[in-house]
Amino acid sequence: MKDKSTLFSALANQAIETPSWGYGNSGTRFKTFAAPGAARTVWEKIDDAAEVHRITGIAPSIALHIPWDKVSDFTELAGYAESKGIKLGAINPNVFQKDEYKLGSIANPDPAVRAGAVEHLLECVEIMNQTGSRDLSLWFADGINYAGQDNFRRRKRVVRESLQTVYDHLPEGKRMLLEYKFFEPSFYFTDVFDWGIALIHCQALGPKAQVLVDLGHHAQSTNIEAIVAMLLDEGKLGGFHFNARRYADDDLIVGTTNPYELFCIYNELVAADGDDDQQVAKTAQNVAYMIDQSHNIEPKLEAMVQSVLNCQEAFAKALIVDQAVLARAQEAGDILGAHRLLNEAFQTDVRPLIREFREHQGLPIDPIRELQSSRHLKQAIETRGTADAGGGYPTE
Ligand code: PSV
Ligand code: MN
Repeated sequence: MKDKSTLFSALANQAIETPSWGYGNSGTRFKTFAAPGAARTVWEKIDDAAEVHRITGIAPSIALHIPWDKVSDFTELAGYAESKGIKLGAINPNVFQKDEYKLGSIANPDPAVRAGAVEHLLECVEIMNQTGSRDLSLWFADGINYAGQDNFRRRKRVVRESLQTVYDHLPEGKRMLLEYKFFEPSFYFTDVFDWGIALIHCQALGPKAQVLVDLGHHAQSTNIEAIVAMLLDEGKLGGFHFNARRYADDDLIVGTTNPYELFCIYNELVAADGDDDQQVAKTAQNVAYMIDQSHNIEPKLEAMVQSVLNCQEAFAKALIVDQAVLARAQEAGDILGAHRLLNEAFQTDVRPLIREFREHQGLPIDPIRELQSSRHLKQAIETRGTADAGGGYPTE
């Protein structure tokens, strides 16, 4: 069992990256409801992310989406973020919004389209050098809609070829995180459709390539914590996109529909962090925790703060699992004893512990109330107004 100071230092080291696209009016292919005070520029998105960090103390960076967040000088943008107390995090390229990507980007049958997509990915590597970002976070909408439309294996080979080119340009210390998604926007087959193919690509590419698990990108009932455990054990878990799903990629606030799942995932991470195998422990320690949600009807900033707090609560519950006692119960074949032990941690009310932690860190005790009465929120609503939301994803 961990003592309080160990728990506090683990809670203080927790870092959840928030996404720039969660602060603007964006994120649904149906109607995007304009939110009063929503950020209109990447500078305002940084201001919002900094406020989430000020209030929670555990959201020290913001992920960028290129070209949505493109600026002429990324060094200046990094300096601006720093002046606000946060860092620029993962760079997310966009190879899914141009007309030429109708048949795919890095898996497109046309070599010229593939080359253009790779060029954009390399541009993003260059941006990472300017922003000081560690991770290139890759998601491909590539896929096909009908049996016979294209050749699975040819596509797999060109995906590998393109990824290899990008991998070879990644400076030491930088990583490529490969995100999988089982369907949508392609419905018959998606080129990077599950953790198996993502792992195969990453293993072939080398140590700088790791898999990214987006909680929304699995079929109903998939055991995500088991996937997490397998990837950790292979040294190949690079990061998360947190959100909650009911049916598919619903982008709901993490930990709302499925708090037990989130807890079980954190439990695997905490267990791996303490593993005797140094490679497993190191992999767990380097996992990038990122939120990937675009809130449409919820108040945006409040939703983001809530997301960070839900992660904190799940993590705190995982921290109090007695891993040694659990291992003994497992070895003894004590099926229900082991299960109860895990559940006791899940059922523990960790809110008093977290409140004490906040007090200790000089953080607001009630982050939601702090946000609701903050000058930042008031000013955002007054000065930014309600921008025209349009519909669907932002365009260039
Ligand atoms: C795709 O559904 C995804 O999860 C990818 O991570 C994108 O980068 C993100 O959503 C925003 O479109
Ligand atoms: Mn994602």
